[in-house]
Amino acid sequence: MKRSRTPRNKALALTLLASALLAFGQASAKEVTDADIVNDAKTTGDVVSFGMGTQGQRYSPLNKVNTKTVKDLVPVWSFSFGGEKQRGQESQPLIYDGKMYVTASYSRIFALDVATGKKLWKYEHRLPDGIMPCCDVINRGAALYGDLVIFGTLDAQLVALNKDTGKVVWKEKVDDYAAGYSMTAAPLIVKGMVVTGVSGGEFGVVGRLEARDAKTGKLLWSRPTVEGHMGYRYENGTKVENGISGTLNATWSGDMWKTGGASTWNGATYDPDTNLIFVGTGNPAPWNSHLRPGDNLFSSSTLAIDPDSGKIVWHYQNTPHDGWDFDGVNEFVSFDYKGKDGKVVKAGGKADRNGFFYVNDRTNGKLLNAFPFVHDLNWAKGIDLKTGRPIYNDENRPGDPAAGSDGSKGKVVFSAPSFLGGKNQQQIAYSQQTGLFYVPANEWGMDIWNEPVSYKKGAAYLGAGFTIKALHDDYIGAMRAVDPVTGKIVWENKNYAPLWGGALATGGGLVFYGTPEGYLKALDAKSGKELWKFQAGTGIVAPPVTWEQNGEQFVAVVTGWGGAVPLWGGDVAKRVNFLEQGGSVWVFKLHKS
Ligand SMILES: [Ca+2]
Ligand SMILES: [Ca+2]
Repeated sequence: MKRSRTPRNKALALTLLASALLAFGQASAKEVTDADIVNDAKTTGDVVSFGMGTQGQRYSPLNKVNTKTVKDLVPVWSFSFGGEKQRGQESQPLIYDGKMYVTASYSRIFALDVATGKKLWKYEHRLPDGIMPCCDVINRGAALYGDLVIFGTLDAQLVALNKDTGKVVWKEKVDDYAAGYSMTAAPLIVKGMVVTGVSGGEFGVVGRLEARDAKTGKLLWSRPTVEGHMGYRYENGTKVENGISGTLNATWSGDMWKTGGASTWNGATYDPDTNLIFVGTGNPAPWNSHLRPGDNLFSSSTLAIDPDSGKIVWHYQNTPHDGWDFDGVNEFVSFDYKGKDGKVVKAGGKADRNGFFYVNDRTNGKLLNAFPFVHDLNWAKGIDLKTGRPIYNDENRPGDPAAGSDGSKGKVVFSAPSFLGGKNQQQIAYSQQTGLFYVPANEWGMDIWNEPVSYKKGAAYLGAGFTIKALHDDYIGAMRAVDPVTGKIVWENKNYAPLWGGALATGGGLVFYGTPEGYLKALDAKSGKELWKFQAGTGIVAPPVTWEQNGEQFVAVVTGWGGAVPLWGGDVAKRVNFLEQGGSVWVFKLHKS
């Protein structure tokens, strides 16, 4: 409502009402604005976006907790998600106006008093029996906008609740859970729109990114991520064609694009400088690559999408014609790249599941640098910086079942990284202080083979078998500091279990991250030296956040072991089956002497 259109007496009445509310101490209806979201990385008093800023850097300039003081970091409170519903907790909390908003397994969300941990309200989404999340019943977090807190559910719905009361304001079905669709990523807010992807690439769903009016949930545009599918805009409820993604059958043969995968299960980032949304896409379906000749765009790629038009501006495919389930959903993090020639380029960094770290010009997608961030990688010899394409080791592609005597199983290959990736859902951080990326990496391999498969709605659509194996007795995980310019691993801190929680870098010269063994750790961002750790009682597979309040710096992290590793990890799942489940959020600050 524009003030100039409001009759003067009504405006006066509203002003008086607002004053009255203030006087009664009920003025908690502070609303999250687009400016709050765009500036989130700089405003240290709140965390109103996934990624601690829509660019996804997970960097805070706060420095009260630093390399010298972190030894005095102690817990303030812990809150249990309770119930019998535990399993993996991959959520990033949001902090606003004295409240914490945190999602939990089985499509639950809690609002907590950030000072005390007291529960303010809880919403448990009613889930049908037939949900099909591939990789545990997790959720990665919510979005805040206006007076709403919005999150996606395992039955592929989007729910918006009043952030102060927990009452449902709108609820929209995004897609059919019985066909394998689900939602696990945190929504992204861009210019008053709520932008979401879909999970389900293992069931032959078709990936897409959608934008809705955040206030009402009404669809504005939908952009498919498999080449050949039509995109749509929605104008006053009318569905209008908005151009095909790519060119029909250019990189897919026959009808395979109709069930082509490329799910957008890890969400998106947004860069206000270029006004582009960046989204990573998952594996092409099925896994058996011999059934789908061609590059299979836009699977295993980074896509840049114009939020205003809903059209693809550029794409870069990390793994053309993927044959290893190398989902390219990993977050594309905007940063200033100072190349060897000293020129600063608006770039983005991505630690891909396939084991390579990529730096692309974020205005046009041009590849600037690519290098491995894992030691054991055998599916490609490298990335050709001129063509931007991998130099494949052809003998490392799982064999064609049709080439065998009975057609039931192709040649088995041992491939590294495993399909759980050099990096998976665990988020990287970029420090503006050190110019380094902090990558929670894993070293593992897999026996993988192909089998015949045909699409059946709601059934796994892989055409592959596999066993994941550790490569080293003493570690799988390694927190690594990676220099995007030199391509060097500057330091690493090894971990016995695979790392599955995200990183946080701070102006205090620290890198925070959690381990499946239950430790929240702080390392020196320059040297990798461990300066502090706290045993949280169950594994950590979520990213920490930090903020300040009343002059004190706080750190929070969600705990609760689970995710894809115990479900898909083969020999590795057995190796770490001593880890206990849980479900809590912990808050820390410096001890006052
Ligand atoms: Ca902020
Ligand atoms: Ca996948």
